[in-house]
Amino acid sequence: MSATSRIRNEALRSKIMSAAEAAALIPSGSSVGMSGFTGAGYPKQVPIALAERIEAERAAGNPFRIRVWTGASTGPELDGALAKADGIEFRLPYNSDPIAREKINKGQMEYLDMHLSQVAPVAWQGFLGPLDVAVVEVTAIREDGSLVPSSSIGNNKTWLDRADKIILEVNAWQSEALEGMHDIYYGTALPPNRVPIPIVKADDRIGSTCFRVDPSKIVAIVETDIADRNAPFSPPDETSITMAGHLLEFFSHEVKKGRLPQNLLPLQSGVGNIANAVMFGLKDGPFENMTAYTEVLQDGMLDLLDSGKLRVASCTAFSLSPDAASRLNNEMADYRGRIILRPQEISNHPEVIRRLGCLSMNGMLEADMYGNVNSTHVMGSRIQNGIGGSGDFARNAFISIFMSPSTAKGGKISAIVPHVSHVDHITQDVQVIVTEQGLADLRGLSPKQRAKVIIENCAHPTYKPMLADYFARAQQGGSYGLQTPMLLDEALSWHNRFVQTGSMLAE
Ligand code: 0RQ
Repeated sequence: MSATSRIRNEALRSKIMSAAEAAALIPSGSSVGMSGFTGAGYPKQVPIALAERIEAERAAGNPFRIRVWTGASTGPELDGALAKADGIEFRLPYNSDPIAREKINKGQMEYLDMHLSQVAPVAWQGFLGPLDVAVVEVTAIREDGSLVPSSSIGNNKTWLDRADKIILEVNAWQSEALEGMHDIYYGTALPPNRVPIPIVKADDRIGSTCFRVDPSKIVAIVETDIADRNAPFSPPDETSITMAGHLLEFFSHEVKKGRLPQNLLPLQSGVGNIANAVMFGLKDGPFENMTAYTEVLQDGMLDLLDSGKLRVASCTAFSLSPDAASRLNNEMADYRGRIILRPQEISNHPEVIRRLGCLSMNGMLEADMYGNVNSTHVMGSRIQNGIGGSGDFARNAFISIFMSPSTAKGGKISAIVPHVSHVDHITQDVQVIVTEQGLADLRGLSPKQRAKVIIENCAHPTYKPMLADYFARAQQGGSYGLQTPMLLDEALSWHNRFVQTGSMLAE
């Protein structure tokens, strides 16, 4: 079915135009709120046309850059194309696009990495300045002018409300059966008028299924049928299967001890191959009737829904491989009662996460022996992606778990270090660390007790003696105190990778 038939409001059909015409409505220097969250539901045609315009303007001697606000990472047609055209002056929040990453790390693009739950409230508070244009992908426009969201919600409600002008992309690739799956909550407010978010179970619906929008702000509607673009996942390897095994054993132990119910608590699963593999592991585990209150729904979680072991998943976006995305698209009506897509300020809301008691599982780059976690910066300076929703969940979870293989770069770097080179999650927000070597349960432990368990259970055998040696020396040489022994004044610090590996690794 064509996109035109999805524009069911007659009056708005007069706004249909080409992507190039729509892109011409975006002024240089403007702040543009784009839809999109992990390769789902981002506009495809307008950003490509805008990137072409930016290049043409530059060739004509007119510098042209914009400020881009999104939900989280998007796809190559948005971040990739605009970054390649050198058209992004400033971007927020989470990014995983490789071209944008390079620009950021070369100092050519300003990047504000925020907790995902905080983006919408901060935009409302006005700290980010005015929002000039919203470019939002939708599945359909209804007769009454309300908008059927697509495969992610992210910050779209806020962008549509805050922007002066709205450009819509109506995408015929998105399943029409998405209508009814979303839950858009319009009850948020700024202090002192905030009220409780009335979600007490992962599957509570508290809002409406469509976005309300002021039709006079809609300046352009562009039709498209381009598919969402998410990278395929690698099949679970031995390392991730082993890590999933450690977690399953831990959950079983907690159930046996009476600290978790038989069906566990709502699951939050982060981005990446390992989080995906853990979901696959749960499919073969003993837990039934589970729920998920999470940010992204990956392949493993879709499989868990198919298996019947997961009853319902609440999230803000799909983050599926192309195969899983077409499977979901074909059977969307079937999934509608079991998946809820919410704005990211609700999917990641600290109040709700704390109330539900989520079991939060996120990837990390490295953890230190005291349990601080670095999710974002290689060697303290080079951004990988961003904090995403990991902080929203880690601080408020019932149990906050961080996972990584014990080494990176083919074994040349230890993921367990004496002191992380950048701190995203402080030790108080990290209760469990998992590597393929084992699991460290840090609950109730002091810093020195944590160090022993983390080194013993999680470090790779190659690095375990070095870490144990460091810990021993730190305790002997602790002229500044023995609460959290550290050798920061040592000439040869751990972060000199020459010392760690015996070879120069400059990556
Ligand atoms: O680099 O691709 O150049 O080889 O980091 O690492 O092993 O592919 O891991 O895909 O699971 O991602 C923390 C980045 C892990 C992710 C992170 C290098 C490694 C590789 C990626 P290459 P892997 P994953 C809610 C949850 C923050 C956001 C979050 C993430 C690359 O989980 O972005 O949690 N988390 N959101 O080689 C140097 C180390 C390294 C290292 C890995 N110690 N030193 N390089 N790498 N460890 C969802 C959302 O918020 C959307």
